[in-house]
Amino acid sequence: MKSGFVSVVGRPNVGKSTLVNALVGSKVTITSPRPQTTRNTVRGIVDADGLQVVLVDTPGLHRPRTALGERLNRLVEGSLAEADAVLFVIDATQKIGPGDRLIAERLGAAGAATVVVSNKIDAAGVDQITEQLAEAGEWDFAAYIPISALEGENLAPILSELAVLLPEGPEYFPPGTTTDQPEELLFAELIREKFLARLRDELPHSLAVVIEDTEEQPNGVLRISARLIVERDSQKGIVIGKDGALIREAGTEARHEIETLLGTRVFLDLRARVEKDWQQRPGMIERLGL
Ligand SMILES: Nc1nc2c(ncn2[C@@H]2O[C@H](COP(=O)(O)OP(=O)(O)OP(=O)(O)O)[C@@H](O)[C@H]2O)c(=O)[nH]1
Ligand SMILES: [Mg+2]
Repeated sequence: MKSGFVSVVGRPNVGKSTLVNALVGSKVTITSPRPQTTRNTVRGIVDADGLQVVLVDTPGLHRPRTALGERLNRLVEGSLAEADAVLFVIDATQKIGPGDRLIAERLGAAGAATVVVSNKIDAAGVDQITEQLAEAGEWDFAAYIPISALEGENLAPILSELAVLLPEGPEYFPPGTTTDQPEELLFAELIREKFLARLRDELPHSLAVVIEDTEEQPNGVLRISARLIVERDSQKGIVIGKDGALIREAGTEARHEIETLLGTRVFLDLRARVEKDWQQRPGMIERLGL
């Protein structure tokens, strides 16, 4: 069979995680309208006829301003080093910019087997799409595919291309596996997603979620204790919201999603804690499991 690791890279917010979920066919990685949503390399597995693709979702490549930012970029480099092929995602609704060109240069220099995916065509004009593909075409990669990850449009050609590019290899994961992500990490990510959808400005970057404990109770309910970690006292007030409204609303939504995922009832014990400027502190970033 053909198989291999495929690193999904691109600037922040171009739709890498949405694409990974669409190809896997279930939610293995969180998405949001805010840049720098993805903070880990999350693997999603796709099984097709005689083909197993291990997609590696990565944080968006950007100019780092914090210890966390630097760590995210290093994660992408690491993922590229072990990749058999690359999906390079660009945003069809935006002109190709310096960030895209930098990534293209690096991939070109590394000689990576690369498929360029122009995403969000549902929100772009035909002229815009044609123009972008023509410009990207000068990069000399293996293929250029216009898609909409959100609407699941034109995704099959991506797998056909990968079937050509990937080497003969083993089945890395048992068929039917969708991710190698530990359940607790996915819970934490789902919780963070519900807050990202409700927070503005810089706060999303300052938020981390840690699962402290999970315990099945005698009545069959799974109790999950999670902590929202923020950087300042003022941010703690924001994530809790007026009279606790925000933490309640986001918590309920996360709980429902986890319950659907597990098929059991969940009690989510959610509290906020301040860790001063954790984004700037490498030791703290590690302790938060990032
Ligand atoms: N219109 C449209 N929006 C999309 C499409 N794909 C993703 N989006 C939206 O773009 C935003 C970013 O999507 P993500 O999948 O989180 O992007 P990402 O590249 O993983 O972002 P980072 O992890 O922050 O680097 C979200 O609001 C998505 O709903 C698409 O095909 N069409
Ligand atoms: Mg992402």
